Amino acid sequence: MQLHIYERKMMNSKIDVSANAIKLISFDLCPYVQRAAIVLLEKNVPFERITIDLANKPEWFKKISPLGKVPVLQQAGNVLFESTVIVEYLEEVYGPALHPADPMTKARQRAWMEFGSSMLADLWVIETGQDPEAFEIKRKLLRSKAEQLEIELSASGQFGPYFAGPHFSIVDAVYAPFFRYFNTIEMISSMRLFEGLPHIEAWRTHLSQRPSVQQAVVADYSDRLLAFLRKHNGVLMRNS
Ligand SMILES: N[C@@H](CCC(=O)N[C@@H](CS)C(=O)NCC(=O)O)C(=O)O
Repeated sequence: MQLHIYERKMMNSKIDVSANAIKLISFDLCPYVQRAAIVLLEKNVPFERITIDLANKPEWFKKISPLGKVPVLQQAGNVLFESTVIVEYLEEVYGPALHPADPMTKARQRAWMEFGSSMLADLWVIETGQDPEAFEIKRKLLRSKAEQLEIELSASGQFGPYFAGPHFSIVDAVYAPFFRYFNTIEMISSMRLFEGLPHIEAWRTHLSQRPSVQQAVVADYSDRLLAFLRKHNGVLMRNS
């Protein structure tokens, strides 16, 4: 199927929902939006991305988003929120399957998706934190989580290249936006969170080369992230 992605900026206008067309309400830097976009791209599902300004949320968005957060997926008059719920819905409806069939393996992968969400939450302090002590606590916490992830990756005895081996899975879509941050962070900082963790290093390299991962963000993503980091001028920027 030919893939069509349309970018549209909407500030205050009302959106119309036609039949089964998918609209992904987005914000350019949001890692949770990227998860949904990666899964849509992996499944070759056409979608329209509608980018909003989170600092000035449009009224129509406030009405449809119970938590006021992106991503929101709209289809046939339905509204879905929460990135993991959105990707699980896409997995149920569209092929090819990205989850493994075996229930225990699938459940374990979902557990590691949760783990990935906790790492994303920790990363906020690394990006924006103003207090060096709090920054260092989160850095150490993230490093210890990365070490646990490394153990999980090496347990299978095979070197990826993806989380569960040769096939790209939903876990990969969940972690790819997390790892993407470090491509930019490592340009401006000497922090090397994954140093000495070869499975993670190989995994993040493969993820960054995956077309769905590359296409899930705007072309100038890194510049926008740098501008965001500069604006917050936290410990990370001040030490760079
Ligand atoms: N748990 C949510 C997190 C989504 C989230 O935090 N989105 C951020 C942008 S990356 C947001 O919309 N923030 C706006 C706000 O909190 O007002 C998910 O997985 O979808």
